[in-house]
Amino acid sequence: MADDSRSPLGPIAARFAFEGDFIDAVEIPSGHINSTFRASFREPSGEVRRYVIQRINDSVFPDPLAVMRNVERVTRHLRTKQEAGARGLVLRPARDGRAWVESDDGGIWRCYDFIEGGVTYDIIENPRQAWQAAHAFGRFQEGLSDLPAEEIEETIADFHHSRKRFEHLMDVVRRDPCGRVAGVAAELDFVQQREADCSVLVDLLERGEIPYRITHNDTKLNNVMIDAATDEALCVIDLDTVMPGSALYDFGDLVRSATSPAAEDEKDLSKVEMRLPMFEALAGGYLAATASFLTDAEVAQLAFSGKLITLETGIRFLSDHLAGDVYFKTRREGHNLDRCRTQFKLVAEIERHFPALEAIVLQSRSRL
Ligand code: GN1
Ligand code: MG
Repeated sequence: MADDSRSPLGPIAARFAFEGDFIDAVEIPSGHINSTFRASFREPSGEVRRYVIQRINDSVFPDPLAVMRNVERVTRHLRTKQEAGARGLVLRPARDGRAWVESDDGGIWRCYDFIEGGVTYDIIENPRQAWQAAHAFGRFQEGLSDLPAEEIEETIADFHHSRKRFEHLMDVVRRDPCGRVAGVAAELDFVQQREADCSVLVDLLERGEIPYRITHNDTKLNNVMIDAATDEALCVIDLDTVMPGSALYDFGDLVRSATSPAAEDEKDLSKVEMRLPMFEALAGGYLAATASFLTDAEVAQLAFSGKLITLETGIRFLSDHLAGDVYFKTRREGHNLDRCRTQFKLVAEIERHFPALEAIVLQSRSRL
């Protein structure tokens, strides 16, 4: 069996149901929430196989087992629809038959097959990748459209409730637990001027004018694996926030994460911009997969959703900065504030180009 001595991950990895000797594990640092490792094993045949092993962040997800129940249901459901030869997320059960392993300190861990040949991008390289990513998330929504909503649990309450995100920010501002409010006057002013935007989609949902669907809710570009050789989307990952939501949350987060050429934590804000060809590719790929079921009321909000989710994510980074960096992983002082500023710069860029974005949505739809 595995030689566990070389990494603290060895003993955990050994409890999942696959053969092989543990070689090593390297941390994959790209997510802001869970701890993720790529672990290599030498199989009895001599071949090396790799797996992704993750510890679910239980201060972000209060019920990690509910997360795992959702992940099991979603992967099982999508597998029944998978075309021959297509890649999907394969969850490796533990030796005791459960979908997870609990470590001595109470952590919940899970294991997926590593998708060989696939890469993720923090910054998109070309419109082909944008089209593919948006198409993959659209297909993902379509694949879940017949999964009964009551089979999916809400893993984080009010996750994209942007009005509550706004109110939460105002609450942290009032409490100012770290004395940081004085340093963010410009950012707070920016948010306050856009308070009304925060209610638009939640009001439409509450009035029944747009439908609840089972959505991914964390569709940032690096949550889709892309074939390094062909740029084709291979598989959607990070299913922890799959919950009832709006399709617009998913499109909006793609716009947020895949239209600017700058990193999410770029300090030089002049690098943050809305690239219309990327937006056009996103709209084309997404509508190609979803036009058969999206309603007119949803399509009418696609451009706005990009602005809203970018604003909302900026609000979340700003709230976390003011609260003392307790939610998102940070690697430097002011990291969440830097992230907030790129989001707000992109919001301003989206506003500047808004008529063009709306025209692109209409053209993309009429082309189908
Ligand atoms: C987090 O886990 P990760 O890095 O894919 C966050 C998203 C944010 C994103 C911002 C559960 O996503 O909501 O949009 O960071 N996930 C959670 O980069 O809060
Ligand atoms: Mg992720």
